[in-house]
Amino acid sequence: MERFEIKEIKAREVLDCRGNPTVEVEVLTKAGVLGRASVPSGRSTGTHEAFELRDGGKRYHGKGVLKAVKNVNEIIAPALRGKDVTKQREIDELMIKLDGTENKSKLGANAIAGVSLAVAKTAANALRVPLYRYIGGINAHILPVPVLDLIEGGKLAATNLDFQEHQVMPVGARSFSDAIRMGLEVYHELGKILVEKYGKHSLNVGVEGGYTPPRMNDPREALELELKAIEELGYKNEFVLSLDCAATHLYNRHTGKYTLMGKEITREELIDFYEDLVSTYPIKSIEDPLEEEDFEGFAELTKTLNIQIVGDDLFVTNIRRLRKGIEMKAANALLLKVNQVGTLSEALDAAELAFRNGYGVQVSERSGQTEDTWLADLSVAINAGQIKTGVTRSERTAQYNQLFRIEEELGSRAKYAGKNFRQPF
Ligand code: 2PG
Ligand code: MG
Repeated sequence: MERFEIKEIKAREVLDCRGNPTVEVEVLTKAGVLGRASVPSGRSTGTHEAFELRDGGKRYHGKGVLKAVKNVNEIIAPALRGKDVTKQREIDELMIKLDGTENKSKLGANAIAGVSLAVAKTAANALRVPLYRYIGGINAHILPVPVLDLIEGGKLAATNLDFQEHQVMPVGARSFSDAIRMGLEVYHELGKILVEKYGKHSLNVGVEGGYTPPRMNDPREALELELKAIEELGYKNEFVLSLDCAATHLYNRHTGKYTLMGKEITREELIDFYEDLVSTYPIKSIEDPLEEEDFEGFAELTKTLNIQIVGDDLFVTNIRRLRKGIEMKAANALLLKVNQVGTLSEALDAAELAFRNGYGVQVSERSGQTEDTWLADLSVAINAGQIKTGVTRSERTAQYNQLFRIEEELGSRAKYAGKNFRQPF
């Protein structure tokens, strides 16, 4: 049918929120239906992620993506011409074959992910259904708990905090829009508290829109002040706290030690530190508490802490690594990033594998996000129950704004995941 047949695929270089180039792809059908998608990019990346193809050289300090663009226009586009946009899996498999490498290093995972997502958006447009419903069908109805990164550290901000994200989760809200309202009220309340304590520079934001208080170097301080803001607004029972420690980036492979608050500590000392944190604060989720190869350590923490443990650099949305994690009982939730693996089909497979094994799924942005809102749709499509996409800045609020629209469209069918964010059913 002409409506679904691919006539043309075109890629171009656009900018992500950090001002670095990234790939945008347009797919056009013979009947004139267009779908467009752009690909986000990470900074605190896992070693086992699919390969992001960058040009190197002087242009954009080596970060150009003209090679990836060329691979779309000259290799992928001719191979997909005439294919049916609704055959997502067939198209994704064809691109995987065309690339032929284990980690998509020939064509670039950024080239492939751009096409994969644009194909899905074109199919949704051709069928005249919203993307979340195209991917998720009639059962897509769970609105995710937003995991709001209020204070930033690590590789995402110029602060002295080692952990990357000090987050709050409005699990007690009645609806998604209520959760965002409460979350942003806490954000602005926290801003006032930080100014009093650390001065006006603390209102500078990191890459995800969270605050970056100068001189703060103890994660407990960040958690205390978040709690203070929550309590001042009378929301004590409505919020829990969470962290992305991104511990791979605190780990020294040569010494086998982690650096925390200027001190070298052992893995056991770090585990003890987490046990203290979880018994002191209402922390209900920790992402990447240990470095990306320590499956045993993840298993130990999952058992002892009895909260959500999320694998990001650990799993890199890769079904093989997730399977290993499931076998070892390492972590109990998957961080889902489409560009970490490179195709929508593979990301959906990873989510499915996670759910079927009692793991939660947190749909996630990248630090180099774009204004494209497929991420918001994906979180509802798979009834993930949780989404992590920063707090302010337009590429983040664009996702929340899209979720408002979806919530409105679902009306009384919409269900907010709330306290059941890890297992919304
Ligand atoms: C993470 C993400 C951002 P990046 O570690 O979870 O939240 O960082 O996209 O840089 O990998
Ligand atoms: Mg992470």
